[in-house]
Amino acid sequence: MFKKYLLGLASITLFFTFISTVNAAEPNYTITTDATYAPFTFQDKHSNYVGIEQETMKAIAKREGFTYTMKPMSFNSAAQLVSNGQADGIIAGMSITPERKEVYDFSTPYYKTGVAWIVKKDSKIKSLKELKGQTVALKTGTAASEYGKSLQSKYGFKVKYFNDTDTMYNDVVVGNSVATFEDMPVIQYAIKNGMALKVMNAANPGNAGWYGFAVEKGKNKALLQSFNRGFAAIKKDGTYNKIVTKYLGATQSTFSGSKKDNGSILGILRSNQSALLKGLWQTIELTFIAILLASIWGILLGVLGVSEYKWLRAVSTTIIYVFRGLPLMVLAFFIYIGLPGVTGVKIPAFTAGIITLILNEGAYTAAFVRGGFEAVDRGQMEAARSLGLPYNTAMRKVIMPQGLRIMVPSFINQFIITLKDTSILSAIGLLELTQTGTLIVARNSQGFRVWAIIAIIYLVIITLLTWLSNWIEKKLK
Ligand code: ASN
Repeated sequence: MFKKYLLGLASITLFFTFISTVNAAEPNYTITTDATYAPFTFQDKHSNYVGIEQETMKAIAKREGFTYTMKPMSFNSAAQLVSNGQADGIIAGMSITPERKEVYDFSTPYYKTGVAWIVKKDSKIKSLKELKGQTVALKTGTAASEYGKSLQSKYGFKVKYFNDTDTMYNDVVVGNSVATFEDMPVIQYAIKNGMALKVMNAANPGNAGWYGFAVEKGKNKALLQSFNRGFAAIKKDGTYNKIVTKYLGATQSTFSGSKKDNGSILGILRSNQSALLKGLWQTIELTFIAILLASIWGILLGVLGVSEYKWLRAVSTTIIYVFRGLPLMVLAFFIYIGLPGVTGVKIPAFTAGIITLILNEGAYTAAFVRGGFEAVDRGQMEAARSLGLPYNTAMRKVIMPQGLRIMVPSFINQFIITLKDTSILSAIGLLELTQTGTLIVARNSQGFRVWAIIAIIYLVIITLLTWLSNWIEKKLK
């Protein structure tokens, strides 16, 4: 029964993995972006990517006859994916700086920018000097954060890092940080849309410069040329100006429907229904595939861990030690961003996420599987052996059935942890529930309500998962 069940699940998993790999292998460009960066890139109410950059890209691709898949993630990850060849290009309000020119080739500049320093709307702070000893919020890996950091020793403030602009703004709005640094066009747009912050150096932005589309240095020349050619054309025929005017001339809520959201949780649910469902599905897919494969891997490792051969036990212990010791996010970054830089083989984010979960959750599973077998009374093995059963048969027929029963609660526990751990994979740009929440908050600034909704969805699926696990437990008995 158990074997048949496992086989069935294994084929479902292979099918899903196959589908995700096929999807990922489409012959078009992969472009990364930062979808918390209105008016340049953000999501509309149908969870499509919109904004000046998105429409510009679309217009250029149409003219130039190429297709692309847009991958939203934190700016920092988005930039790294391009610099190590995992993605082909980045369009993410990216400032053209001399340091970046060492790593990327930039397109024709398309939008003027500069760094603003920003405080809460009703703040009494008047000069940078008053930031002494206070905390300033910065966004990891951005030009604005570099600028902020360059002022740190002179003005003596502490810094704190965030992965997306909206969370960073909110830290200042709620008073955890007293100031932040962000690009002038981005903060001005946010203020226009009701963000309770003010810019202190509007007339005098720091490090004035331009945004550019970027590819890895020396690579993807054709894509860069297409971008430049297409951009020149849409600038000439007025399309680009129309796009800019369209976004600057309207409030963000015109595109994102956030006005409607303001009223209630139900309003937010209604206007973000499709995004939430997509995120939920991705979380469920990740969870089930990971649970299945990590359980198989974990049982295998656990069995090795009680093998009669010392070296097999050593292999199992080492693997458990390494992968239980690594934080999940570090492992995810290593597999998704680190490895491809060395091997040159691109790994789709979904596959990287699944591998991460298998290695991490599998190590925990192996540890309790090994413990479960070890917990079976020693006398059982001795009795079985003295009755003449070989080690393997004694293990299979006597120890394992009893051990597996001991492990059932640990399995259920691990399934729930796996489900929760999928949220960490938002860091590599997987659009699961947590990342979906971040993008929704970025467009409607309803942090409390959106995160309450996401939390409730997690609780509901955890409850369902627990029921399902209990049901399977009964069937297996
Ligand atoms: N403006 C940022 C930079 O150039 C990018 C971003 O935050 N999306 O570093």
